[in-house]
Amino acid sequence: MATRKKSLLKVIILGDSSVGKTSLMNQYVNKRFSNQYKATIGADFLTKEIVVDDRVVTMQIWDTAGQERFQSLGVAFYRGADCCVLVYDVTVPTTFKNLDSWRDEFLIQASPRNPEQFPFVVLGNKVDLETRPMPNRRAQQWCQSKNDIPYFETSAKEGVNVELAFQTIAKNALAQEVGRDEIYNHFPDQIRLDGDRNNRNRNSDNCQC
Ligand code: G3D
Ligand code: MG
Repeated sequence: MATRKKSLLKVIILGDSSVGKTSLMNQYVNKRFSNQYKATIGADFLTKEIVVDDRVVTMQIWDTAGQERFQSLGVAFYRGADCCVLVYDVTVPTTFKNLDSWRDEFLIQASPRNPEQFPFVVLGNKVDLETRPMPNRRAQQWCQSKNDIPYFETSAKEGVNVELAFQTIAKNALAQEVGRDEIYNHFPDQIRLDGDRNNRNRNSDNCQC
């Protein structure tokens, strides 16, 4: 009987400061929205085990520690990503304008093998703050023009579309991951227990904390 490779999907969340990246992750993983949760867990990640197309996969979601203010996230953050989530705040137009540069930054830093096909997902967050919620046509058009990026309008606060968005993220990440290297290569260096000195050194160099 053939053994099935276990899948680990690395998902990274990018976007301007305060658009709700940490809150979205917290809502998805912990089902909680808390103003106290500032946490910002560094160049670090939360994991969630999920089922996608009858396969059990572990999604590793990387959040930033606020370094996005300086656009200096370090190469370890981007390395080996299977999906990149771009978040903006529907009430702050500049955060939408900046998606272009976040996407460019990702493509430069992660340099995926096939940039045109790389899975992005765009989230327009904080829809609960809109008094007359209307789908953002400009965001929809921008996503269409970038090879049909899936687009969701979400509220981390009220849990709107968060589950659905992350299901799509997982599905598209899995499609990207199929045929890639062994799981070993997906783990970040800091949890490799092989005592590789170079890796350890590299880690401390990369640490942005
Ligand atoms: P970031 O990780 O992108 O920097 P945060 O953003 O998750 O830290 O959120 C920034 C602020 O926006 C927080 O408020 C948070 O509570 C709020 N926020 C995040 N998502 C939503 C949402 O969907 N709706 C609303 N109304 N607010 C949201 P504070 O006041 O703590 O700075
Ligand atoms: Mg944050």
